[in-house]
Amino acid sequence: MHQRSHQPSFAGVSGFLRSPLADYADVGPGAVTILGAPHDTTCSSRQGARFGPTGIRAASQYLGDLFRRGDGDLVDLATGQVFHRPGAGMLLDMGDLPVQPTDVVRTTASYISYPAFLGFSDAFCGSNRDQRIGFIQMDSHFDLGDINLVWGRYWHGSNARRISEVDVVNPANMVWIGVNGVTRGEQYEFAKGMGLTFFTGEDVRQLGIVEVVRRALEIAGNGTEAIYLSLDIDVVDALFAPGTGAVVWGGIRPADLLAAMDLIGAANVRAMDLVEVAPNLDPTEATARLASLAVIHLTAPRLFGARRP
Ligand SMILES: [Mn+2]
Repeated sequence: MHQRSHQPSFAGVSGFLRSPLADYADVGPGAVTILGAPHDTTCSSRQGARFGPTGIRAASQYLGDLFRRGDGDLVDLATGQVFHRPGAGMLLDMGDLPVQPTDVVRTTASYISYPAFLGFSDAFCGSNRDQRIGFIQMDSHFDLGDINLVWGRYWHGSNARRISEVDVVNPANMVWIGVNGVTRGEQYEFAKGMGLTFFTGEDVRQLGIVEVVRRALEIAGNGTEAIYLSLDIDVVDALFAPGTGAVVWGGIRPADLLAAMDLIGAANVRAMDLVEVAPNLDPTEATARLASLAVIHLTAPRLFGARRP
């Protein structure tokens, strides 16, 4: 007899972590929602993030099935974190946003990371522009470019620059974790001049991810009503996660990423974006699986959460 619950993890069609595909009207209080933005035409390096939403959904199915089969809870051996099966209506996948690959301005109405931040700040603050939103970016890059001769004002290298210009953002509450490699001098000077805080990949190795995240949360949370997280998967060393546009080797380890998600997820984070996952550039699927696991760890305190005593 045909039974959906007995399908193997590589079969079937479903939302992130086997969640139902839902509509905006289905979103209730406290629900975690997933939205895909299959767009990469402003990526100045290797493209493929247009396949990210589909790839991350597919990569998450094996974990979704562990929940769905009702074999019991999953326990993270590193932390004791228990992952329960999400309650009905608590995890919803809204599918993919409409994109217009050749029209960045039109796509901006539904795109990441800058438009996602804009949308969140409008929804969260409304007309109360005295509120403040803290910003944490985990990335090998600053993305603080201004107007690029080739890519213009809106491209994947200017997202954080545009976010720094939003009225509810105080540069003193903007933090980067994991930046490494080389950057343009102009972006470095901008970061220094604006008083932005950044912890390099080397800082993570020297201080440890727990201490770096503790400091980052203190800075992003100081006087703010909410924290927004922007996660670029290229913050992870390309040895571990090559399925992305920019190949760099000074990044953090996968275990550090997941530990950071545990800590940031327990803080006042209300929205995140996850960018630059290009499944076509990693036939092992490791990058997409790591990305899906990062989302699970970040949302665990709200969604699946219980810490084993
Ligand atoms: Mn990056």
